[in-house]
Amino acid sequence: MFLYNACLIFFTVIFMEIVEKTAADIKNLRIQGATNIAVKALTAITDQIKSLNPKTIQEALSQLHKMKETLFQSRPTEPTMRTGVKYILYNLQRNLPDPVNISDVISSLASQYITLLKEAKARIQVIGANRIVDGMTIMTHCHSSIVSGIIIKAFQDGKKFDVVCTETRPLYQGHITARELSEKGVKTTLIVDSAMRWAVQQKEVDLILVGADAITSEGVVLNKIGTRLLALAAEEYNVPFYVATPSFKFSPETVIGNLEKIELRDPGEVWDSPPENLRIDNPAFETVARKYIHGIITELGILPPGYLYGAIVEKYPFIFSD
Ligand code: RUB
Repeated sequence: MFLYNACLIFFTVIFMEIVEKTAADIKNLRIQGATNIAVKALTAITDQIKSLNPKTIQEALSQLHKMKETLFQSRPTEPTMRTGVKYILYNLQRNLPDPVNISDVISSLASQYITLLKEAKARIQVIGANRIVDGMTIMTHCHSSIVSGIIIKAFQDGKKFDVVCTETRPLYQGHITARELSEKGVKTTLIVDSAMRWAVQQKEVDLILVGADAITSEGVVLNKIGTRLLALAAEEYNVPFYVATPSFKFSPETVIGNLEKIELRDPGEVWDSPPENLRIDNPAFETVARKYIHGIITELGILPPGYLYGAIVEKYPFIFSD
């Protein structure tokens, strides 16, 4: 038995290359954006479990826990991915499958969660696009697939509006948004991050839409660094500020007082050859207090920030599992 367990651990570590590669791609931002990260992580779990082909539930659980550890270490502020892994573990342990089907059952649970995310995204696009009317100027920050989806839906519905987006230093994810929207034909203007307040005033912005990486039990939103500055500018000029996100970004750890971690990234992303003795801080995300948020556009509807916890507690119990 000891030998069997030792071999199991050895082979699990050796043959985790698919998940290891995906975790490295997430860490290096080759895969970015909360929803995309969750989808790619669960796809990696599906492919990995098929290649490992566990023969018992214990074996599958031990492999899943190893994958969970690797993926969770890639980026700390990613509850959508964490919730996806929990979805698999929660359902697997409640409906123990016949051992011959274990990898199929795990793959199908991963696809179910990806489908939940896709359905949520489609619903949010409809709700968010309803909020957009002709003649508006909409502003966004960073790259959120959910926000881009809303804007493209409104555009395809025939609405006429302008969009302003930021570069989003240090890694310019705003370029992804700018390219995505302008290639679809949406009238888009790119600004440097420090022109945020200027743009809210000078471009007469009517609506701000940002994505989210995490939402706490108190309705505080975490999103790309710079989001709070945009919220402050919105407050100064009375511009409605909305967060568009599937409710799966809720962070259950915050219910019991734990703080959602803010990832500090490599200073080399900011300056690759800085002078000696210079300290560079490179936070990836920041919090937006609920008092700045007019509403969170979710698949459950547009909710005031503090209502999200109550809305999901009954609908998605797996979010609160260990
Ligand atoms: C991306 C970011 C996005 C959210 C939402 O940061 O802050 O706004 O992840 O994305 P990074 P989505 O580029 O560092 O991952 O709406 O696609 O889930």
